[in-house]
Amino acid sequence: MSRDRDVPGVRGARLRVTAAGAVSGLLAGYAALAVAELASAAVGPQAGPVVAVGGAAIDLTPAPVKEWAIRSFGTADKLVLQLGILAVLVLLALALGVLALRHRRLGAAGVLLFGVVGAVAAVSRPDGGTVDALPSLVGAVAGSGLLYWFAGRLRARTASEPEATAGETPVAGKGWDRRGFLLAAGAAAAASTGVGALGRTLSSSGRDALASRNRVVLPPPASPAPPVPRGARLRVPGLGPFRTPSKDFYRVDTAILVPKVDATTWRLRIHGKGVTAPLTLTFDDLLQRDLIERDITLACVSNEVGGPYVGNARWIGVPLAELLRECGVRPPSRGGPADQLVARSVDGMTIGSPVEDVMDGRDALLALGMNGRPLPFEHGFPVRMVVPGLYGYVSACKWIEDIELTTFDAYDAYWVERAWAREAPVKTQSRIDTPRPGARPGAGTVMIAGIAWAQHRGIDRVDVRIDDGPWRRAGLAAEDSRDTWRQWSFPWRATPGTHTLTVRATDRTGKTQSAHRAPPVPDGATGHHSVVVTVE
Ligand SMILES: Nc1nc2c(c(=O)[nH]1)N[C@H]1C(S)=C(S)[C@@H](COP(=O)(O)O)O[C@H]1N2
Ligand SMILES: [Mo]
Repeated sequence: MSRDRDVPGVRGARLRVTAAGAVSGLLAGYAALAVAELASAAVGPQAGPVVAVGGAAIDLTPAPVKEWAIRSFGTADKLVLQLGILAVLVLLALALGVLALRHRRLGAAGVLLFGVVGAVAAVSRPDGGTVDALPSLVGAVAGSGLLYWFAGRLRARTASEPEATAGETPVAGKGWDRRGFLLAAGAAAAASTGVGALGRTLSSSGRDALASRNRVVLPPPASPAPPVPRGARLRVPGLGPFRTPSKDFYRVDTAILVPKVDATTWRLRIHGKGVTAPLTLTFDDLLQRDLIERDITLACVSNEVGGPYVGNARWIGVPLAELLRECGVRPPSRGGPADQLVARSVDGMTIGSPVEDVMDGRDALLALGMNGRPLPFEHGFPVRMVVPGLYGYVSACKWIEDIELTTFDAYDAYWVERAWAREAPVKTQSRIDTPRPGARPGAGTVMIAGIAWAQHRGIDRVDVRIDDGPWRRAGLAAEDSRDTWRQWSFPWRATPGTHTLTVRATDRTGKTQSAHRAPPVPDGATGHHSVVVTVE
């Protein structure tokens, strides 16, 4: 080592070879991913190694870590996860490239090992099959072969350097000059890029689905949503719209790739305990039924107090209870043997809802449309469930393809296996939307405004408190329905200084929102939302 320092030429040559080794590792990783991409065009996009490893990571993530990820990255959580996986892969590829300079077989075997990790991840996904192992394995073989070849050439080069690494057996071969290496590297990179691009073009997934969505014409509902009362929308700057545009609607799911389902080949099966007449329905079957249209506020159990994972949309769909009755299903209160309805999606998600709630007369929907359009892919095209009053993870299965009637004793759905409660009615909550935290309004009248929700019970009262003062009644916007959130406002005579504004809601059962601070796990956060502002 010390001798190296004295001989700059040798050190430089070694550095160059090490760098070339690292680069060949990167190229091998890139080739592996590109070939995997091509293979997953045949098998399915869910089987790509990065998607599969990401998906498996999501499945294995404990609830508190998922909480943290959603809190920190929001809807970008899955992008962050994929970038993280790619960063790890880059580091490993660099390391394997350098390792292969000295231990050619070990380096190549390392690439294969990562292929096996990808393959296991793909097969273990809820929707994974044995063929899903293929892309990772085929990619790894290609990457491993390329690394083996590069390492061979680079070792030949090393051997012809002025000072061959001690103990290294010189390998016969022409060796490479810088130009030769760059040419080979460029060719490998270009070939991989071509292979990857070919894979992306060939994967037809999405095209048929897109076409089928473009062809959907939603018929006018047999039962339109009652008009939103004029007083339901408050005009306060900083307060969000009463109805959430689909593009702004929060998105929470485990899907790294949004499932692209072709509505023309889609089927929904209804079967299980107490189902005397099992059914298989097509999308057209659903379109031909009497559709109902309703405004329903959907909320995620992962939402922190004051958080953004709640939205209000106009849904159009088939009343689910009617369909269940046609299949012979009776709720437990009428002697039915099944107390849990398990919805399963095309990507293997399972969501369990109480049969009693779904059939108690509320507007539980198999939704086909959102805000006047077919469901966006992100929100479950072609069909999803929506049940007023229940958190999304126990009711709102997107990309649904199967409904099984069973019991809570017999089966735990996806989130229930991960520390979340079996049953989870939405908790009464309220949020201050304006002023924003840290705002510096001028003294005088400041409008405090926000939303409150207690789906299927309805909001009866909202109170606001300034600092430690008394609770004072806020003005409530008119109620659209008890399944939607309600806007509220409070004109505050603001005095200079720093103030804490707090809100609480009371639902129609007379129950006031709990002040006790609890995290989202296991059945929804509680506590008051507060905002600190400085009046100037
Ligand atoms: N297939 C599938 N459906 C799903 C989920 C999922 O991960 N996969 N997440 C559920 C959760 S936790 C919520 S809160 C809602 C969110 O629906 P949105 O993304 O349309 O707002 O979808 C539910 N349906
Ligand atoms: Mo959720």
